[in-house]
Amino acid sequence: MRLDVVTIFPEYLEPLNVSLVGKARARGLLDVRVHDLRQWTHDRHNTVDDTPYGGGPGMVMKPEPWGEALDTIIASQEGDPVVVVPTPSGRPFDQATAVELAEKPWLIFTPARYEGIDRRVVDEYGERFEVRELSIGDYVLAGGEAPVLVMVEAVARLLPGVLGNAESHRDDSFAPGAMADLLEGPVYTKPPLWRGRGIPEVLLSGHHGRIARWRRDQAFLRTARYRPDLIERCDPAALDADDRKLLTELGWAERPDGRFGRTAEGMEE
Ligand code: JFT
Repeated sequence: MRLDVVTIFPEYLEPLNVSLVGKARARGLLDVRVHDLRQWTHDRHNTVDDTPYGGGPGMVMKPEPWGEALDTIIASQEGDPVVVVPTPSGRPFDQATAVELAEKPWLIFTPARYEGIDRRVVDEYGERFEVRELSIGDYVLAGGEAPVLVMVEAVARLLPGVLGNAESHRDDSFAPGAMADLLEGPVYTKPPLWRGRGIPEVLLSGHHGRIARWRRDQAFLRTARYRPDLIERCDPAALDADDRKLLTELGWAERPDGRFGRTAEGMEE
């Protein structure tokens, strides 16, 4: 997969040289190219921003440097890229988005600053290519570079050959598969006693059936507490009798449509 990133802060993308993404690059699985947007400016001050039409606070990124940057990068290779625009006003970036993007041969990320990029840039490239305006979550950042790091890591670890067996992603929270739509419970390793704290006895029992059940219960306890929205949209067909019993004990009840909802008791803490 080829990834291009166009930014006024190329140093911000240094983390792409290390860890999982850095290793994928070193192994030839990922071709990452970070470009400084200012190389496509032509004035003495390398201006990339200007005041907003209609007035208001802040500055807007000028369209010309982005147009020249994207034209140059797109012309550098055969084929059509998908252009990924991080923005707080985008569609939510989630695991399904990561899976879709991981299937593309070429992504161009356009992390911006200020109040964003002149709208005509997205309109222009949206007519010629697939453009995805994406937000990594409902909080306010100062620009798109951190979202690019997040999205690239989520995509890169899905590429064939990037993860080793030890870290493979069959059971990930949110990944399609066994534990889909549940948060994972706690994990433990050696030593068996640390600062007076032991390991839940069931994990030392060697009883695989009981261990699997305990892990599933822990996943439900955690999900019900931190992500009740995930329980509410859980497919009832995915719930066994033990799951239903646990949810009932936690103050959840089966609704007419078969899904579970919180009862008044379940709303405490
Ligand atoms: C924030 C952002 C994402 C994502 C891109 C650009 C400028 C600052 C800003 C903040 C609020 C309103 C602009 C960005 C994000 C996220 C991405 C930019 N800002 N307008 N913030 N939070 N989840 N993706 Cl360009």
